Formats: sequence, structure tokens, C-alpha cells
Amino acid sequence: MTLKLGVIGTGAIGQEHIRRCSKVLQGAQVVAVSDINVDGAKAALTRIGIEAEVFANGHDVVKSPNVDAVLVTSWDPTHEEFTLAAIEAGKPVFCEKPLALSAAGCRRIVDAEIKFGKRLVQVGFMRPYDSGYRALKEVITKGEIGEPLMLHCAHRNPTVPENYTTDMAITNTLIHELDVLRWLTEDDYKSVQVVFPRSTSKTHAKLRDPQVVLFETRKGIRIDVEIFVNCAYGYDIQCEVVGEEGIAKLPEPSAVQMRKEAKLSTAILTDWKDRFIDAYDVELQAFINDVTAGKLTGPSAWDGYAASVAADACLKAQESGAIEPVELPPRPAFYN
Ligand code: NAD
Ligand code: NAI
Ligand code: ISE
Repeated sequence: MTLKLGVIGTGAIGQEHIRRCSKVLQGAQVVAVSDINVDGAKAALTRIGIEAEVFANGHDVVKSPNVDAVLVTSWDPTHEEFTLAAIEAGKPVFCEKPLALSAAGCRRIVDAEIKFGKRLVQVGFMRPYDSGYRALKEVITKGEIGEPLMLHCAHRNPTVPENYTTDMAITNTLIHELDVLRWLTEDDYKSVQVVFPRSTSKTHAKLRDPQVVLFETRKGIRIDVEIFVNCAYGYDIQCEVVGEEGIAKLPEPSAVQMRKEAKLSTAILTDWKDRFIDAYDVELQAFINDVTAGKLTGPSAWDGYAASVAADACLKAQESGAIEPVELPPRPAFYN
């Protein structure tokens, strides 16, 4: 059986996901797309080399009788609306992160899904599918470094567009750590503080960059995450776990070591598309397989909600400078 997909948003990641679903993965076909920039959507299909119906409105993709499942890859503020529409239509939906811009928005999705009575939502948190993060988690769960006590993490982008603002460092960027560190430590956040070092001269008036986010988890683990989205030198994701008996570090992506012109060097990637290329393949193949088998198992609407509850506390902490509590309600049995 071929799963017929409709994709809403044909920008950077929309095009990447259309390409992988059409050319790399098995069991799916992109039959419909939409973008507020209709010409951009048509040009994307030509570039990728596939034919699909082009709609001017994402809701028409959701409603199309030809579409079995939906990928939401449009801008962050549109995710909630399209995900709710897919649930209402009873169609499985893969929604890029963040699931919604606030915990309240994510909660509306959780409530709609529970009311529907079956899981329909997978959130585009791809790091739990990354082989490096999986290897790191295995070391921790096997007890090889003892109980984790501290995590030192960094999320660095070389540059971001002019419309990227201080809050987006949390809702658009840190949201990956907010998900993957819960998964890695099997813990939840208790409180958070955000501190602002001296800003880089490469930023602009509406973006304080870098930022340091400090968490305490319910088990008492201390986590520091540096978010630096104009770091200039590359796309760099770091995660070091300090345990009672040793330290485990996220592996670097493999790269050829060079000796040249009196230098020993290995290249650093510059783009998220390349850094997590395999993880995106695996997460979407899992979505296709799970939808076909009738049971979703990937990052759930509850995971999207849990990350957003922490994100809301981070946004508050950006404003207050104080240590803010993170209050995640108990997980409904529906998500066990
Ligand atoms: P982008 O700006 O390149 O693409 C977004 C596209 O959405 C644009 O083409 C825009 O025209 C379209 N769009 C916006 N509103 C729309 C609407 N209402 N209906 C249809 N199309 C609409 O952005 P991007 O980098 O591709 O990011 C898209 C989403 O993917 C974001 O939510 C982002 O957070 C997420 N993302 C995730 C990862 C990841 O690592 N998981 C990486 C990049 C982006
Ligand atoms: P982008 O700006 O390149 O693409 C977004 C596209 O959405 C644009 O083409 C835009 O025209 C379209 N769009 C916006 N509103 C729309 C609407 N109402 N209907 C239809 N199309 C609409 O952005 P990018 O980088 O592709 O990001 C898109 C989403 O993917 C974001 O939510 C982002 O957070 C997420 N993302 C996730 C990544 C990951 O690692 N999982 C990596 C990059 C982005
Ligand atoms: C982008 O949307 C992503 O999700 C990338 O993984 C992240 O590194 C970047 O900061 C976001 O803008």
C-alpha cells in the first residue's frame, strides 16, 4: 500500500521532506502540497522532479479525499491550526516542531486527539532517531557512567534570518533540547532560569544572542544549554552528560581528518539539513510505517505539550530573570 501524503509548507524543510518521501523512503507518495507562496510551491515540485496537486490553502490539502496523511512544515505560528484540522478530519499528521507556539495551544491538540480516541499526531522531534543520541542514551541506561548528575549542552547555528527574535531561541531552537533531554534523562524539568551573556555584534536589536538556559530536573540533575544562533563558525550540537562514574558525550558527525598546510583539521557542518539528515529519514519512515500499520509510536502530542510547558517557563524566565517553575501535569493514560 502507498500512503498518499499532503504537505503544507514548501520552504526549506518542506522541500527536504518532500524530496525524502519521494526519492529516499519507501511506502509513500506526495500527492498534494500547499504554500502561501503558490509559485514557490510549484517551483519546489519542479526542482524535486515530482507532480502533485497544488492548493492555495492548507485546509484544502487536509480535506482532499486523495490525501491519507498530512505533513505540516509551514511556519511555527501555523502548526496548531493545521494539526487541529487534520485531527478533525481524522487524518494522521506529522507536525514539525514546535507543535504549537504555547502550551495552551499544544493542550488544545492533546485534548482534540484524546477526544478523537486514537493517536493521530507525531511531532517532528528527530533527535531521538539520531544514531548519536541513541548511542548516548544506551550508555546512560546501561549505567555505564552511573547516575547522571549534570548535562552541558550547546545548540549553535551559524546565522539566522532577520525575522528571528529572542523568544524564537526558545520556541524554535531550544525546543529540540527541551524534547531530547527529557527523553535522554527520562526526567522532567522542575525549574528554569535564563541568563544573557554579552551579545554578539553579529545579532540585531530584536535578538539577544547568545543565551544560557539553566534547568533543574525533578531528580535534581542540573542542565546548562547555550543557545548561540549567530555563532558564525558552523552548525554545532553538543551534549555532555556527567555521571557518578564517568562522562559520556554526543558523538561528533563523522568527518575525514586532514593534514594540510601545517594544520590538522576536521570539517564542521554548517546546516541542520546535513547534520540530522539520517535522523529525518528515520523519523519519517517510522511515521509512514506506523500510519500504514495503524499505530503511531513516535514523539507524541503529549511530548510536544511537555516541551511547550517548559518553553513557556523559559519565555517567562527570559523576561523575569528569575528562576521559574515548570509545572507539567501528570501524563494522561491515553499516552502510556
Ligand atoms: P521556511 O520558512 O523555509 O518554510 C516555511 C514555509 O511555510 C514557507 O515556504 C512558507 O511560505 C510556508 N507557509 C507559511 N505559512 C503557511 C501556511 N499557512 N500555509 C502554507 N504554507 C505556509 O521554514 P523551514 O525552515 O522550512 O521551517 C519550517 C518548519 O519546520 C518550522 O516550523 C521549523 O520550526 C521546522 N523546522 C524543523 C527543523 C528540524 O530540525 N526538525 C528544521 C528546520 C525547520
Ligand atoms: P521556511 O520559511 O523555509 O518554510 C516555511 C514555509 O511555510 C514557507 O514556504 C512559507 O511560505 C510556508 N507557509 C507559511 N505559512 C503558511 C501557510 N499558512 N500555509 C502554507 N504554507 C505556509 O521554514 P523552514 O525552515 O522550512 O521551517 C518550517 C518549519 O519547520 C518550522 O516550523 C520549523 O520550526 C521547522 N523546522 C524543523 C527543523 C527540524 O530540525 N525538525 C529544521 C528546520 C525547520
Ligand atoms: C530550525 O527551525 C531547526 O529546527 C534547527 O534544527 C535548529 O537548529 C534551528 O535553530 C531552527 O531555526
